[in-house]
Amino acid sequence: MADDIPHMRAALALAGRGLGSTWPNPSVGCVIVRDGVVVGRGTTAPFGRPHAEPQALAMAGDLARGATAYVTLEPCCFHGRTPPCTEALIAAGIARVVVATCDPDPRVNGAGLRRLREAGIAVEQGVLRHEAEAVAEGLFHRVRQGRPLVTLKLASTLDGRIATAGGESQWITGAPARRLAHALRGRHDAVMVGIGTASADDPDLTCRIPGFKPVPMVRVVADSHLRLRLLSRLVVTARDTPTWVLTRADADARRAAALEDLGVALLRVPAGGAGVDLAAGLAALAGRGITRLLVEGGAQLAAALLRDDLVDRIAWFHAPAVIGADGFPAAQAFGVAALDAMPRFVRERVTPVGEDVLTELRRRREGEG
Ligand code: AOF
Ligand code: ZN
Repeated sequence: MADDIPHMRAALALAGRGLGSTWPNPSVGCVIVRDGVVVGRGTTAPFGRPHAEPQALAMAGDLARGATAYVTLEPCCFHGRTPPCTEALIAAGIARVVVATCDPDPRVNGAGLRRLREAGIAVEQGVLRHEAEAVAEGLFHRVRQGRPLVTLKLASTLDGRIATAGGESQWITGAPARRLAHALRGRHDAVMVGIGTASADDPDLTCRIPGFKPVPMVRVVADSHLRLRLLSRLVVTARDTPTWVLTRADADARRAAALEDLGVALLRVPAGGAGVDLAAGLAALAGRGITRLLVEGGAQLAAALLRDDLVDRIAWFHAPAVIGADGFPAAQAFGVAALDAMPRFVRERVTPVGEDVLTELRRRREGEG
């Protein structure tokens, strides 16, 4: 119908607001329209429940009868942590449901749409599917690939340097870029760094923009030998803001116990390369429900993820400056011997940010030019 696209766009905007705050669930948006008037709106709540639909239905009240519901993801049809949304839509007397994309969760996966049709509701699917898949990308990764969507964020000079030889790195990019990078954290479930960065910068890795991320940021450190200092910010704040450490199964038991006593969660995975097996590490994060992971370096971790072909998206801030080969590279060597072995990405967006430029890229799909 003529208004399907604008209403679905509104539902997608609602869904976009919840990114980073609904894991292990996707962020879903729902708009209920009766006679051309929006009578209900909902977004998946922080921590993933309630779902979007019951909130929109509650707002619509009796006006839901005979109305159309626009939902960015196929409504769920099983009793999980919340009752099925299909039943709520049916009980409210919704006449038509427009869905952007299917829920790949094996407990749904088309069964939600079938249930609605069986109940006599007109169902349409695929409206703004592409946009909805982008919003639900973290869920698709977690369910289909058993790992989160991985975005690598880097900030460097034009020649890809992130620090001087002496280690000076604050600040290469300007304040607007740093603010935007902070907002990027807010749209992710977890932020990960390598132990080199955790030791050098003693970062907080939080998102302190008020109201932007209502659920705590999960901070992840790849630290195969448990070198993370017990007095680091990540450890001393672990009881309020989760800190998870990806480490090897044979990590020192005393260090492990000391970190665990301070509230740090250890995820033990096999060794891999110079550190941990990152594919197994990402699978462990997905197993705990993480759908969207932002990796903020350093150079060793960036190289290892690129080498293992585990980077789905890149957000790269470039400052209009050059350090030269004295400087520290954004990615360490990872064995690219020929150009056709080099990971290539596709540019999605280029945005000037103050004096800097943000380039957003995604992994090149199989067979893509
Ligand atoms: C919806 N609307 O807003 C969201 C959905 O364990 P539960 O009860 O939270 O249900 C998890 C399922 O709900 C899983 O299939 C997930 O993809 C989906 N998320 N579904 O109808 C929503 N967030
Ligand atoms: Zn639901």
